[in-house]
Amino acid sequence: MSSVASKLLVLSAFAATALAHGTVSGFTVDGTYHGGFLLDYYYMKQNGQTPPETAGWYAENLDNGFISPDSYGAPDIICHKNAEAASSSVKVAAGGTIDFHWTAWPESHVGPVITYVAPYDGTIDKATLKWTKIDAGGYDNGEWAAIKLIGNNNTWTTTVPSDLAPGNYVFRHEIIALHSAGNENGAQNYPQCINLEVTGSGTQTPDGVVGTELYTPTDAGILFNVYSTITDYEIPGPALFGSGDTTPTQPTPTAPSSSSTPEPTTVDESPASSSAPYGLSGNNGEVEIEESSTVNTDLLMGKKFSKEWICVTGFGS
Ligand SMILES: [Cu+2]
Repeated sequence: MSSVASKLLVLSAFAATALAHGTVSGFTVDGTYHGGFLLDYYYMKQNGQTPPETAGWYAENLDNGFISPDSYGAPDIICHKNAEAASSSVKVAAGGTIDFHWTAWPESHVGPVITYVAPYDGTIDKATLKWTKIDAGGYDNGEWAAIKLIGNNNTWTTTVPSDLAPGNYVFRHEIIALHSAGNENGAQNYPQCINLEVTGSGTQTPDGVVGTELYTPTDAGILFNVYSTITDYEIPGPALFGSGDTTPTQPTPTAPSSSSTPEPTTVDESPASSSAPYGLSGNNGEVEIEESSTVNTDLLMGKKFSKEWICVTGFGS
């Protein structure tokens, strides 16, 4: 057997058993589930059918793939490959929660989970959307946010800041896989966008940054070796909403009088993790074929098309 043939056999064995990457196939707003954009909808469109309208953005990451750091300055980093804005949206109250449901996520793909918002008015031009980070999980209590997400049934919950001004927003939810990020251009960004209309009486409309300026390939949290001893991990991207760095802060009383009423805290934080630390393994200095995922579209309108995406990971020590 030729070495090419034997490699192909190995690859198909991996394809049969490997964990695929995911997309956000749906989301739950304050307890109500809403379907999102599905990759099948791409093929429906190709075949002249009309896919269901959802608040999830259209994108062509048909291989469940990612955006690389060398593309951070190009439009695909905004809402994934060839993304187009959804035409509908779902309402969420400021202070409410959104659960982003991922179809799958491999345990090897450790990294942060981040949610941004960008306000819009009328027609959406993704290039001009200005993003503000409202929620972020990095490496806490010995556990990566992506592992916490897996442990929560492939779901990440983001709380909408209670003081966010009402209006139309695009929510940009993203996992950044860092398993190869010790090498430059090794990080993998998986952004997903959903339109949500925020309701309430908040007054804060933060001025964020455009998607093509969110990250650079050498950011501390992008070029990062997860196989070293981690003492600190700096989540990439602009400052968190409400942290005082991007939004005007209200003057806070430093010495409240004895007669004043205590103010409720408005800081939005994810609940602390109580899970056991996640152990990393596989640091053997070799290049491994870690996994692959197959998009098989036999079922889709009889159009035979199969695309295999191989995730090759080089481990450094
Ligand atoms: Cu992968």
